[in-house]
Amino acid sequence: MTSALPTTDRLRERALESLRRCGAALPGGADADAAARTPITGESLLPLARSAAGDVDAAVGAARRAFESWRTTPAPGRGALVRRLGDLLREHKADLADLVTIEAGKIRSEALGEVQEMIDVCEFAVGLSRQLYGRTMPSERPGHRLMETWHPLGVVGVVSAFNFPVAVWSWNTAIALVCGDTVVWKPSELTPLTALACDALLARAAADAGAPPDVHRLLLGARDVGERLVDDPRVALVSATGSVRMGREVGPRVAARFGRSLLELGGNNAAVVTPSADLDLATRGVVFSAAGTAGQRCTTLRRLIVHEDVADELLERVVDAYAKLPIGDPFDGTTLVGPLISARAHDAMRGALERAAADGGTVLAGGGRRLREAAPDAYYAEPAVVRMPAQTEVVREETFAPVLYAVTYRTYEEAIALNNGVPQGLSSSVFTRDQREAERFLAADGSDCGIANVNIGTSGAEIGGAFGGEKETGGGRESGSDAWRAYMRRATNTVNHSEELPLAQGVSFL
Ligand code: UN1
Repeated sequence: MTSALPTTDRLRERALESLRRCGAALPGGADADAAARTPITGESLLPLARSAAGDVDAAVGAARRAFESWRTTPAPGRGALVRRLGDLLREHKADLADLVTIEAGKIRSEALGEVQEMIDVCEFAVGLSRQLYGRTMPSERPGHRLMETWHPLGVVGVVSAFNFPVAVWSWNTAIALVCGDTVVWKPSELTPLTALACDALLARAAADAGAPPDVHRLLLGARDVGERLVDDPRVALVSATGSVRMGREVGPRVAARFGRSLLELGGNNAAVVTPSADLDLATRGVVFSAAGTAGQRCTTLRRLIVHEDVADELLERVVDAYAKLPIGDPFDGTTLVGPLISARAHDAMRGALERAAADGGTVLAGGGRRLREAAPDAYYAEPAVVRMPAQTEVVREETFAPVLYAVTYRTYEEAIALNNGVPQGLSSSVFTRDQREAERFLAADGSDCGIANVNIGTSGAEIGGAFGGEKETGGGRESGSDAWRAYMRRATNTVNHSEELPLAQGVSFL
């Protein structure tokens, strides 16, 4: 099934309407040196002017000056700004979702879901603004108090990816703002319009809430802009989402100047399906996680580790479901799979499928391209399922496209070893009705990922938990739980309210 596509002119009009309603102005005109484009048709939407490397200094300087007053604004007062942002996001949910669909190619329901994720994290951050708790510990000395205080950290540089162009920004920004930090954002070059809309809404929220306008600055730049941001010693924390390759550059550069980094890099997520699994539920969980978002989430299911006794039955069901996936216009309410972001993503998918075949893999479903005639510059890929004889090198790599590799296992130990046998460690799940298997998956010697689920797929996490992963995924945690601590600095305070000066550890001096 495929649906007809809207024209680029219609998409441009729709984008401009959304931007206007959000109050966003376009940096274009004579300075235009880049373009916003849409993967729906693969064509250019609007000319835009990029920020230059020199603009980074001004943006970071302004954010640093705003920090001076923002850090002493009481945290619940900072929460008022984020509450207002949440209100504006509710009001403009459809506008932002339109822009996400136009620029990232997400289907309607997922684009709305992404904006909902922003609203949710704003709500979480507002609550958090009254809960930035420090601990008090018993002092070993009489007449002394020992405690810790969490203070704002400084300017946070947010570098985000195309696939969650607004939610990942909001996880960082809503939390950073209540923590008393200010933010400089460099979004993906592929999604400048959604970024302009978010920046405009936050500027309006700041004006309404009486916050300094420079609590947030946007830079629409290329790689040189990102590098300048990462290297600026006034940027206390760099929170970067993207490829492992990007993280390998950002991590050491920030570390070299003793800055902090929070990295959300690649995932190569697996689901284990055991013989006791509810196969209906497993099929739905697998198909959403593997084919949803056209395989372009960092939490996308890429490896299916299925017990040999249920492999044929499960794969038959998955292949059946794949055959019925409506692929096409993401604005069409019946579509479940939209376009890939670019020709490069499609090349990567083709390359991975060729390597998998060379390794002895059999393509059970998908792999073809749709709508080539209707839109030669757009890439609508049929999500693929490939049965592999083993977890070969191509399976151990993350290909950011809808390719699901299936391998079989015999013993549960083997399944856990396969789950953990890749360089990445973001998300994982097990489908089982056996409590021992479920608990073992979550135990210290179970899944080694930052996210480990039971009877749901690997993608679609709620904002309330800490989001992130281990190994090459980078170790960072964002969004819920106590991820806020990465955005603050901890001071340990010892207060002496006695007239003596006892030294710790029984030391005597003077
Ligand atoms: C990402 O792909 O970068 O858990 C983030 C999920 C979403 C976030 C994904 N809530 O799939």
